[in-house]
Amino acid sequence: MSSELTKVVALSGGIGGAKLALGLYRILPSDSLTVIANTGDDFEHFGLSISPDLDTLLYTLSGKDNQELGWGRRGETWTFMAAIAALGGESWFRLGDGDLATHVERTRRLRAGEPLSSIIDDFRRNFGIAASLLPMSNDPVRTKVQTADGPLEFQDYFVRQRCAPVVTALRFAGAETALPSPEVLTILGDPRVGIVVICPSNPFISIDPILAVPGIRTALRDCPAPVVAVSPIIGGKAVKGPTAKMMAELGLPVGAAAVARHYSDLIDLYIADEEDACSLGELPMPVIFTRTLMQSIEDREQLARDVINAAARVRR
Ligand code: FO1
Repeated sequence: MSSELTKVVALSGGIGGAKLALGLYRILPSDSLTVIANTGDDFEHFGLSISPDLDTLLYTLSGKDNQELGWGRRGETWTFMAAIAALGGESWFRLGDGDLATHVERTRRLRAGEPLSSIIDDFRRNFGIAASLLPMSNDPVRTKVQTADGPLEFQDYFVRQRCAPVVTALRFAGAETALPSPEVLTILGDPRVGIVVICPSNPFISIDPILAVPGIRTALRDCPAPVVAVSPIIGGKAVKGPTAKMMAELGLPVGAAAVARHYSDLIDLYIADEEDACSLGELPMPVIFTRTLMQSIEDREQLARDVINAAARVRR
C-alpha cells in the first residue's frame, strides 16, 4: 500500500477470521488496523451478556487466546463451571473463570448504560491491543437458525446441538432497526483506508450479519478502497466449523467459488487457496491463489502480506 493509504479494515467473525486479523495486526504499523466484528452470535446466559466473536478477537489480538479450544482464554481454569454443574446448572456452554470476568464486567457496564463499542474499546486498551475493535452495532442483532424443526438461538444450534440440525435459513433478528456502531461508517469512509479485508470467517453466520446492519453494505460499496475477501473453504471443505455443511443445506454448491459469488456485489478481488486453482472456473472478479491455511503464526502473517500486496494491484 502506498504511504498515504495507512489504514486497513477487516471484517471478522470468530476463530477463522481472527487468525487473519492477527496476521494483519502483526505485520502492519500498530494503530493502522480496525476490525469490525460480528455480534450476531451474542446472547444472554446466566444473565450475562456474552459476545463470542468480540471476545475471540480480544483474546487473539492480545495473545490471551486458548489455542486448543479456539475460543476462551489461555491457561483457563473451570472452577465456576464445575460448581455450576454440581448445582445442576447449565453446563453446555463452557465459561472459564477468567473468561467469566469479561462477561461479568461487560454486563455490569452495559447495565449502567455504556454502549458496547465503548466497553470493547476500553477492554482492548486494557489488553494492550493497538488495533481498533468495533462491534458491527451497539444494538442487539441475533442470528436465528431456521431448521426443519423450527427456529434455534445461535449458540443452541452451534454449541449445544453441535451444528447437527439441518439449516433451512438464517435470520438476523434486530438487523432492520440496528445502527452501525459509531466508528464503523467513519472508518469505512476514511480516505486513508487502503484496503478492506473480508476475513475467512463463515460467510453466512459471521460476515452476513455484519452486512445486514443497515448502512454497512452501502458503505462498503461506496468505499474508495478495494474490498478483498479470503476464501474460508479449501478444496471443498471448511477449515473449521459448519460452513461446508451449511452451504450444502442452504442449497449452495460447496466450494470456494460459491463463496466468491456470495460476495460478488461487494468485492474487487477474491483470494482462494492454491488447492482450488484448477477448480474455481470463471468468477465475476479477479482471483489470486495462495496458501490460505493458517496453522502457524508465520502462515497468518504470510497470508496477511499476500492480501495487502494483492490489494495494491486492484483499483476500484
Ligand atoms: N464453543 C463451543 O463449541 N463450546 C463451548 O462451550 C463454547 C463456550 C464459549 C464461551 C465463550 C466464548 O466467547 C465462546 C465460546 N464458544 C464455545 C465458541 C462460540 O460458540 C463461537 O466462538 C462463536 O459463537 C462462533 O464463532
